[in-house]
Amino acid sequence: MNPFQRHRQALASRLPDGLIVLAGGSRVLRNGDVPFPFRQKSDFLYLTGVEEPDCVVLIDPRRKAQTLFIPKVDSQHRVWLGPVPGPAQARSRYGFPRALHCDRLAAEILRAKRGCRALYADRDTLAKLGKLKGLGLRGLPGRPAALRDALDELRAVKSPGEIALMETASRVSGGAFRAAMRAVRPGMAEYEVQAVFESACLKQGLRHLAFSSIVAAGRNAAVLHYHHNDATIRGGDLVLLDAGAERLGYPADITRTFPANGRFTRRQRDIYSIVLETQKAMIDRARPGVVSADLHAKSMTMIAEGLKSLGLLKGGTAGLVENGAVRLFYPHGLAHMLGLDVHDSAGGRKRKLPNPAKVPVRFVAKLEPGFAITVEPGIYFIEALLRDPALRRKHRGSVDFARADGFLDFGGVRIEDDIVIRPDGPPRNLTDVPKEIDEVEAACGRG
Ligand SMILES: [Mn+2]
Repeated sequence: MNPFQRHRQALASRLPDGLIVLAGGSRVLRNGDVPFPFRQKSDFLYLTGVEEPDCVVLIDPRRKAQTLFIPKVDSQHRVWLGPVPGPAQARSRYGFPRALHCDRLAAEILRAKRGCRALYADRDTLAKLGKLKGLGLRGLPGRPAALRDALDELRAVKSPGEIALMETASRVSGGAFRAAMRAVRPGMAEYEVQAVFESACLKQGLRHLAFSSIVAAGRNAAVLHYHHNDATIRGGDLVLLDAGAERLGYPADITRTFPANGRFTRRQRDIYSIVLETQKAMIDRARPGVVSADLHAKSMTMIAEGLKSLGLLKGGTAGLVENGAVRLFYPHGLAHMLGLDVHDSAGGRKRKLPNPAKVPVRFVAKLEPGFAITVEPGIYFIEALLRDPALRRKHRGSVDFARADGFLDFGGVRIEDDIVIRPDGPPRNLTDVPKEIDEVEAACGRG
């Protein structure tokens, strides 16, 4: 049984009284008649593993039936885009007991809906069904929220099959990181490092990235979601690479920060060591029952201690976390759920839990075995925060702003690994890319 068959069974047992219908994604035009590269909807991938557009899945829990509907394409489609698998091919390729063309969808739903309590479909699917000729859905209420909750609940805990797909994404992305680190030289453009990373992923057969690659040299690393990737890398720069490929929608999301010329300066080492020690300590603490927001609070404490040791922060550590001074240097969350949406959902678990650390982060959940999360602390010198007059007034007792001004050309450091929570002991780390200082220096090209 492939993982997607298991996912369909699990969803069917959560929603036993209705009919589950989900339409996959369609191509979206980018400009004129040119489409964006097609990326399947995450929920549809979760239930089918099918990367073709315009498909529909129908799950009938009471009859234990699962049907994949595939588009019937005309000869023009075959001329321009090639054939799509027919029903027999689709059945064996995707592991479905039944596959039909999409023109049979209305009749199949009419047949299966007798005695059903609800139609579990998302809004997009309900809108599509509303346009189908001859399909009366009166008496069968649509329940998009119930479907959303069930899918979030299931998708939060990763199955062994899903973890295997993320392992592939991590292995390939890890090799691509090593290639990028080997290639980096002062004088290169950021996009040349991007080209090395992305071509290494492509060469290994992963043709889709999980998100747009960030290659940020020097000060650009202080822009959290930097996207220009067009500056020239200079000799003393640190280069921050945050990137990852995906396999059937399952991502890697890795960050490394490395010296362009292969050697950290003293100052870079100091900042890097604080981030690295924090990251390793937080990975070790990521165990079942731990609340993610508490981990984040703990990571802020460690970063605050480190910045105090460098004279950038002053005063009691608890106060620096509480009054937000540490967030001038570390303004994002420690972790997020990792899955088909990269920043994946923790589902209804989030609503059930107060945020005991009172940290303004989106990801608040008690860690469970099978959760895949990132661990990604950072330290940045962000001009927009450090030169903000109101923030300078507010934090003048906590931050040595004169000293911080001397770091405005530094940029930032982030280190990010992908881990899976285990029932006991420390988590499994899917990321295999050098991160110790001597390993990073050995992995980098020498300018
Ligand atoms: Mn991330």
